[in-house]
Amino acid sequence: MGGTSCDATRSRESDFAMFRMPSVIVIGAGMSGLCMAVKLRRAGITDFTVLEKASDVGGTWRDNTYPGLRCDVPSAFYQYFFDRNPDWSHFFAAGDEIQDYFRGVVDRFALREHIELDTEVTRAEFAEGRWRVRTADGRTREADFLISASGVLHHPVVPDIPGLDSFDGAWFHTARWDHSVSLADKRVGVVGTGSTGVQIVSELGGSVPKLSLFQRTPQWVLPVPNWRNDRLTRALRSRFPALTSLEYRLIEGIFSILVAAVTRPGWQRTMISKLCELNLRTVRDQDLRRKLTPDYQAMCKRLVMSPSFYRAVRRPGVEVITERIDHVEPRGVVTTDGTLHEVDVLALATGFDSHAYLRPVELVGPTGRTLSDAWSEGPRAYRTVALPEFPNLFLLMGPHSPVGNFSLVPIAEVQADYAISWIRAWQRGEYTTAAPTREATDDYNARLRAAMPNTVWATGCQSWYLGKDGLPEVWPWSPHRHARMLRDRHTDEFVVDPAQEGVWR
Ligand code: N01
Repeated sequence: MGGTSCDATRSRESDFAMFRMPSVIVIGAGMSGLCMAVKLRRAGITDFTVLEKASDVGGTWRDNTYPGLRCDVPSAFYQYFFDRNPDWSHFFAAGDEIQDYFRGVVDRFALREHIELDTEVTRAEFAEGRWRVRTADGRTREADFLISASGVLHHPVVPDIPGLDSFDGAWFHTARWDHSVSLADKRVGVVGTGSTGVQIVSELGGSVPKLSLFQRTPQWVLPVPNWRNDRLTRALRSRFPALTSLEYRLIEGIFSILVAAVTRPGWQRTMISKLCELNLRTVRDQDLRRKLTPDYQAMCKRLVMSPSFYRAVRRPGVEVITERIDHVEPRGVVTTDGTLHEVDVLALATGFDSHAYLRPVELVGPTGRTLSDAWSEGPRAYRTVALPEFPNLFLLMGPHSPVGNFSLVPIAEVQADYAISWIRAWQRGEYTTAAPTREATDDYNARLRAAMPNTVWATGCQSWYLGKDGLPEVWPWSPHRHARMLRDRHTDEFVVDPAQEGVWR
């Protein structure tokens, strides 16, 4: 026994001798960047900085403030498992409540000193074994690891509608909502019928004198009710935190039905399609129902959840316009049939560039390869989290992450844990620089591509899930499989500390 304990002490001492403290730069202080920051802190890593281009944390929940904004994933599941909030006011919380939660994370986990706001990363280059990160203020910082947590849907797409600039009223993208514009007594036009457009119409329909929804493609809508969490429920959750864990797992289980529906044909897909069809039948007006009927399979586009959209479009003053937009003139929107739809405010719910990821930040690897070169055929990663030829880089919410109608929060946690496991190995002195091999990355991407035909996203519709090659750019299996895949570091699939720079290639 004595000998064993002596050996253990010696081994701890040698561990300590080999223990190195890394420096880490995280790009973005949204949901995934804050998750990474907490995980770094909990791993005892103190030398880390989160660089955020905006003036506040929160990402999506900072940028989106449009009327009716809610998360369409239940709040009990759209939160960090390590920081479960017993106090969510509703089953689906409103945007400002979620933003408060993320601001609260900064305080609860003492992250403030690690976050630099108004600091936009413009370029990062890996040279002499470290990342050199340049920011818009002209400064350069260095770190052993770079973590990209820049989000998936953060570059608003403003469509090139002729005459938009000639419009006399206010117009803006929904992720840049102009709250200085009062909507009282205004005729409002909304372009787009994705999750955003549907939430805005559900909120404003009937409360402004006129609401014109310019719909290019109808959506399938699943009517999931949103209820208020009463005081007793919240008190019980506070008193017995195990209840919040149970609720989290329960909703995760229910969401796995949705995940099964989108990733493979089966009863789940049939059931959800039927529920959407039944919901559509609540629209009795045949002409309106025809306008709202999609000609593609439910869930091919991201499924819209709303218990009130079909009620909202039947309210007085609401009109669904299906003629294509031709141009905008000072008084409003002119459709291809020549009709002028007069509006005072125009909100563009026209979505985001889902393929940009970290870009326009330019990454340059040790061989001189840039991210633009690497992704010239579209964004591809190693197991969603790393890139060949870009050592000591980890991506959160990278290409093919499971973002299709699932909570992104547990995905970020799994990916952050994976990055931590590599950083831990670095601390133990197991390597200094590592990047996945091209072969392993290509093999993995070939497996992804082979699984795509099973998914509902490949059944013939346009959506932000589809890449340049027409194939979905999302995870084609269950999020559990994604978590299992990242449980192991798969070190045999990495190039580690090559003797020559060229070996990274
Ligand atoms: O954007 P979208 P979104 N003329 O790309 C139309 C998440 N989200 O902001 O279908 C006319 O889905 C376009 O038409 P079409 C969620 O993941 C989450 O609504 O391409 N129309 C479509 O109708 C969601 O999926 C929450 O024919 C034009 C719409 O604009 C993702 O964000 C809430 C047009 C764009 O739909 C994006 O949703 C909100 C044009 N020139 C969003 N260009 C939560 O609650 C585009 N459209 C978590």
